[in-house]
Amino acid sequence: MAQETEPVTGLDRIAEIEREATERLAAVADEAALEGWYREYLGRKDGRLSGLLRQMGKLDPAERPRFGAAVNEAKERVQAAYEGRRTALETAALGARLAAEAVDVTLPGRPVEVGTLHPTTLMTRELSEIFALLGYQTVEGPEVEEARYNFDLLNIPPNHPARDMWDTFYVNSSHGEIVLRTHTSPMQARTMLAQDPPVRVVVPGRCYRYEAVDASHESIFFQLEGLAVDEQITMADLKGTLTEMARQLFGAETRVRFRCDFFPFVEPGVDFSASCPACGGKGCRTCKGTGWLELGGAGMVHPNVLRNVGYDPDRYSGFAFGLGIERIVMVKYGIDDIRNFYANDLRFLEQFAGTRI
Ligand code: FA5
Repeated sequence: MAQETEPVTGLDRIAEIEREATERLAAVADEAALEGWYREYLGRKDGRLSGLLRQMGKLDPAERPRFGAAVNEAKERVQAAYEGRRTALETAALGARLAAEAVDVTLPGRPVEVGTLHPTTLMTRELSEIFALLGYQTVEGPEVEEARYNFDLLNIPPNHPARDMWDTFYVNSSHGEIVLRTHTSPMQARTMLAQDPPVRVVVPGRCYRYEAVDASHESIFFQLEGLAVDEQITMADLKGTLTEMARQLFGAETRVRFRCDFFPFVEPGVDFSASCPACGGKGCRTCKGTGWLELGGAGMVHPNVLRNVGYDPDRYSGFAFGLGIERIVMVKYGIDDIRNFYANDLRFLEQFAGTRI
């Protein structure tokens, strides 16, 4: 603060305070200092410019009006300088805040981690699409299943080895014999009991078996069941349908092989294989030198099964098939161990990210 010295004249004193106020205002750097400056020079009570007016009483009465007018003019100029300084400080503070909060929109964003569809899911969807084009509806059924559907209605009698507790997970229940379904075939019975022919369904779903797990057997795995029942369905329809499926999956050159096999719910029964897509059937590591890859079981629906669900076997016939979904992915991508599917190793799973299997 400048020393309070007696001015040479009153007007000099005004000019001196105004100059000092203006100089110090230029050095004010923040809001708090600005408020302090304001109180010192323009404050209503103690401000030094207002204080000059109170000293007017000491002046010659003739000089008072000029002095008063000069003080007011100086006050106005200093007030205007104050306003300007305040605006400048506010603008600078805003600029600093915006700079601090600024977002660099040119920086690459942090990638959002999203999961990818599991290869089993991708293959299930592809199979559903293939069969949709052949006129099949996709349906699903319970994984915890009554033995009646899983076995009895499928012509698997109580003493059949497939019902052995070493093959099947039984569920403790007071509601009869309950199992974790060992295949998707119980949906054959459920579908036929629920509707009259014609039937064309595929049933993807999880199955459970008490397995000695190895490179090609899991105790939890997926199957896709197929069932077509109508008048005059023959083995040729079965062969044509599965050949078309194999060609859609592995390419137009693919050949399909059917060999006799036994399943209690079909007669005749077959297993079906596709020519190895890796070597075109010549024999390689993927097909273990045989040229063929086994995909599943199939056959003509057994007359006993048709009878069990109330269909007349003299009028209706049908075919059914069941294939392993993981096995198809393995064939298509040369995966040599089924245990990769459910080991949750992202290095394996991420290879299918974005894949249209
Ligand atoms: C059956 O499960 C029959 N329900 C298939 C069927 C349906 C036959 C309709 C006739 C008519 P199978 O047990 O062979 O059949 O199994 C069929 C396919 O499921 C096998 O070829 C294989 O691809 C797959 N599979 C079976 N067990 C396992 C397992 N433990 N791990 C992985 N895949 C398996």
